[in-house]
Amino acid sequence: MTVDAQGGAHAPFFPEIGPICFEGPQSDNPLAYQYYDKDRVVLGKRMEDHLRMAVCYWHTYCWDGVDMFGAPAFERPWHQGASPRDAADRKMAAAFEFLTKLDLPFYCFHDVDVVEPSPTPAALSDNLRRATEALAAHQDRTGKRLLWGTANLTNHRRYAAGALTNPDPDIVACAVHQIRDCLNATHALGGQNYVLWGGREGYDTLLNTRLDRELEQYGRFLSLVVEHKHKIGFKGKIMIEPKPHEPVYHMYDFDTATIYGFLSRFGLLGEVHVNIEPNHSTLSGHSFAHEIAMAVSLGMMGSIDINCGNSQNGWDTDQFNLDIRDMTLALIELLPAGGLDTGGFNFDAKVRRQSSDLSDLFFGHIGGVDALARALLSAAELIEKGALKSHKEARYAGWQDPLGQAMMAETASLDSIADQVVEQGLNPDHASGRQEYLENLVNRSLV
Ligand code: XUL
Ligand code: CO
Repeated sequence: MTVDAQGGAHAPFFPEIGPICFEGPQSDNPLAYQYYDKDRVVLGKRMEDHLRMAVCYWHTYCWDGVDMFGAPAFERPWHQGASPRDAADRKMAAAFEFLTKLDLPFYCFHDVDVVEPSPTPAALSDNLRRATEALAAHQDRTGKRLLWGTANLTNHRRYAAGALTNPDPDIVACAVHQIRDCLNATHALGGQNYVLWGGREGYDTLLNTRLDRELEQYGRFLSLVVEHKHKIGFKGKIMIEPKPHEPVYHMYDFDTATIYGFLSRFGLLGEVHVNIEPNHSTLSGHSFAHEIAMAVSLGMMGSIDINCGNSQNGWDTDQFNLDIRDMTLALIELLPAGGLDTGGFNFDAKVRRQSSDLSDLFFGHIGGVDALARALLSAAELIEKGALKSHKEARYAGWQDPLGQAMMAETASLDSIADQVVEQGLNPDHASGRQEYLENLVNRSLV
């Protein structure tokens, strides 16, 4: 494939749409940013560097609008080509044109997203090697970067009973082969992280499943992934993406706390982080902010697949997240803990099946980018004002007092603590948690 200044023989795919620029809140141009001003400094950092936004290959360029009840609804010009390989090249040219027009810095992909259909593992290897060279050429041409790569271990029918947790060792070997190749490709492309989403690592029924054996396998092969990362000198983070179910009934990577227990059992704490997705958080009965707070407190924070579900139906609908409050609540947990490091905000979100025009892809992303920018501004205001922080500090201040310190000291025992109650005549009263006051502070800060 030739990659010329325009992005290959095939571009442009979006000739009607020019670069998306910041125009400010007063702009009524639907193809402009109202809030995302990449060079604006917020809490000492450029917006672009805080948010490190990425467009995902699978929803934006691969999905043809097929769903369980209907045929492909989208006619993407890059889905056709002189050959399957030509179509893959066209898709790549479209991907870099889109990213450039949106002026976002990163992209994410699965191995199968960037290659033509590959009938065997060996063919996938060859095609991925070729695609990696083409991606590198596009990166050089555009300055765009890879936030993370991942092997698709759910689509092929051989993975119906799982990939690394499959009962058949031949199938596990194929999964390992795919991960090895995709991690190498991610490394070659200067990827910032590598993600594992275990969509079928789990079970549909315990009647045919040896849960003990499958978890052993999962721990063993994840350890080998980590070992390989060090062997090739990959400096990015390895990340697991928590999700409780769908496609399988029970997924082993249920939520961040479950993954913490699993990593700790296999000695992988500090080696593996989490890629948190709001729609997965709500599926597991948590809020997005809860999963971020948990990951931060356990030292597991990696990256974010930003999206949301539909609160009425509870499915994994992967919609663009326009809920500024929800994202602000997550950011006030994340930013004081240092933000994203090698992670980013990847739009793991898709337009609705009825949104069939190419311009809809732009509207979806522009809405997602601006909502996130507004959440960043809102969170920054709350952090700068400091009222939430000082309220929490005051709430826990007793732990600095002599009794609090003594209770946490190694010398303390149940007896020594209990005896203090009578000795000091303790009979404390409850202090208000001020939830409504604090919620009002958040709502008043929303930009
Ligand atoms: C599935 C999901 C995936 C991963 C990448 O729910 O979120 O798209 O992010 O495999
Ligand atoms: Co995801």
